[in-house]
Amino acid sequence: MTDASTAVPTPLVEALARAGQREVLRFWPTLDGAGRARLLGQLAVIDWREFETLRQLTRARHATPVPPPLDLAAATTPPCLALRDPANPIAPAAAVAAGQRLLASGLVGAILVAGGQGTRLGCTGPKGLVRVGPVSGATLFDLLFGKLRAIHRRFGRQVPLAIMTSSATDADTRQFLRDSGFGGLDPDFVHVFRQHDLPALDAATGTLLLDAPDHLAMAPDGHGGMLVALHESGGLDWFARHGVEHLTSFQVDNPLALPLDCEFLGYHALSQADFSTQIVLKREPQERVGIVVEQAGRHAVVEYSDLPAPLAAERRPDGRLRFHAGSIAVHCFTKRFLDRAAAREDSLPLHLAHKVVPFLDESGTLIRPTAPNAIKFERFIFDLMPLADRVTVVEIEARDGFAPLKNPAGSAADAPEHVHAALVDHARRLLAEAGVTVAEGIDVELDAATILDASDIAAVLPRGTHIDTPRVIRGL
Ligand code: UD2
Repeated sequence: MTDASTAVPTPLVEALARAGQREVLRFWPTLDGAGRARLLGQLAVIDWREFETLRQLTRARHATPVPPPLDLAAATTPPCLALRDPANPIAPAAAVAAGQRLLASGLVGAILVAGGQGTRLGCTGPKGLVRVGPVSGATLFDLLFGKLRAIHRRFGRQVPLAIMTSSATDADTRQFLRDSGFGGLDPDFVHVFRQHDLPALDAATGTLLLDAPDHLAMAPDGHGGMLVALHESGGLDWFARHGVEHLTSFQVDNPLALPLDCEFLGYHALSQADFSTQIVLKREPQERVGIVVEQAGRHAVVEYSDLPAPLAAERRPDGRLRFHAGSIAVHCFTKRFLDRAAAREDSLPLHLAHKVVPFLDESGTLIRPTAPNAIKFERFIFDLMPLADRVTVVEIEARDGFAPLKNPAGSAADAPEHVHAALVDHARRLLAEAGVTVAEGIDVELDAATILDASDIAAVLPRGTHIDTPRVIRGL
C-alpha cells in the first residue's frame, strides 16, 4: 500500500534526471499517498527510450514538417471492387459465397476499436455507451454487438470479438459488459484489451506536462496501439485458439459498419489479400475521411489532416476528386499478416497533432491555452497498408455502411441527428426491399441482432405490410 511517505524509486529519479524531466515531481511534497501512487503509476509506464523519440519529433516539427509517407504528387487512386458490381473481376455472387464459407467455418474474428476519447462529440465516457437506436435508444455497443449475434444466428458460428479500450474508456466499458451480460455475446468469445497512453509534450520545449499536481497530460496512443496491445494482452494467441484466420477491424462510432459483410470478406479471401479495406466515394474535399492511394505498387492511407488542401481539392476531368477513395476504417487483415506486423518493432510510425492541452504553470495554476500548445502522438492501424503485398479496396455505398457519430447535435456533419436519419433511411430501404411500406415521417429501426438483410424481414412481415407507428422490427 502506498502512503504519503512513498519515495520515488531511485531508477525513476535517475531516468527523470537523464531525460531532464525532474520538474514533474515539483509538487511531490504536497501530494498525499493516493496522489503519489497516481503519478508514479503514470511515470512507470513511460518508455524513456520512446520518450526521446517523441522529443526529437517535437523538435523536428518546428524545423521541418513531418515528411509525407509517400510522394503524393505521383500517387493515384487505386482500382476498387464495388459491392454488387457485375463488372468486378471477381463475380459478386462468388464473393458472397466465399464470405459465407468463411463465416460458416468460424475463420473470421473481429476487432472493435473503442479507445477514443470522444472529444469532438463532447462525451466523457466511452462513445459505445451513446444511445443512437432511433426507436429503441440502443447504444452503439448494442447495435455493433448485435451484428455479431446476427452472424452467429445465421451461420451457427460465433465471431470472436476483441474490444480495444483505453485509459479513457476501459473501466466504463468493462462495467457495461458486466451490466449487460456482454451485450448478449458469449463472454468466452469476447477479449477486452487496453491500449497504452503516450505523454503529450510541450510544443516549445519538448517537456512533459502536468495537468494536475499528481497527473501527467497523457492520451491514448491511437488505434494503431492495437497492434502492440493486442499482442501483449495475448489477444493474437486467443484468436488463434478460436481458429481465426482473418481479422476484421471497425470503429465504435459507426453503427452502420459492415465489417462482416459476406461480399467484402469474399473479395478479401478470393483476391488473397493480406489487407482489405472499405472505402466510400469522397465527393467533397472537406469530408473528414482519409484517402486510399497507390504509388509504385504500394497502397497507403493518407489521413485527411495530412492531405494538402490543393491536392484534396484537385478534380479529374470527369468531375471526381483525384483522391476519391475515402477510407472509413473498416479493414480486414489475414491473421498471418497481423502476426508478422506485431513481431516487428517499427511497423507503425508516430503521427503528431498540435493540440490545446491544459497544464499547470510553475505556481500550480491551471492554464487553459487558447491556441495549440502541445504535441500529442498517435499510431494509425492503416499505416500497416504499405507493408502488405496484396491490398484489396472495396467500395461500398455510404448509405449502406457509413454513418459516423463524431460531432455534437447541430453540427454540419456526423452529428446525432445525421446518424438517426441514416439508420432510419437504411431501415426503410431494407423494408421496401421486403415489400413493406412505412408512412412518411415515421421512424423505424431494424433489430441488429436478428436482421441482417431483407430476407430476415420477409420472415416476420408479409409483403404489403404498412407501418404507421414508430417500431423496432425484430427477426425470428
Ligand atoms: C477516422 C479516420 C479517418 C476516417 C474516419 C471515418 C483515423 C486516424 N482517421 O477519423 O480517416 O476513416 O475515422 O469515420 O483513423 N480510437 C481508439 N484509440 C485511440 C484513438 C481512436 O480506439 O487512441 C478509435 C475511436 O474510438 C474511434 C476510431 O478510433 O472508434 C476513430 O478515431 P477518431 O474519431 O479520432 O478518428 P477520426 O474521426 O478523426
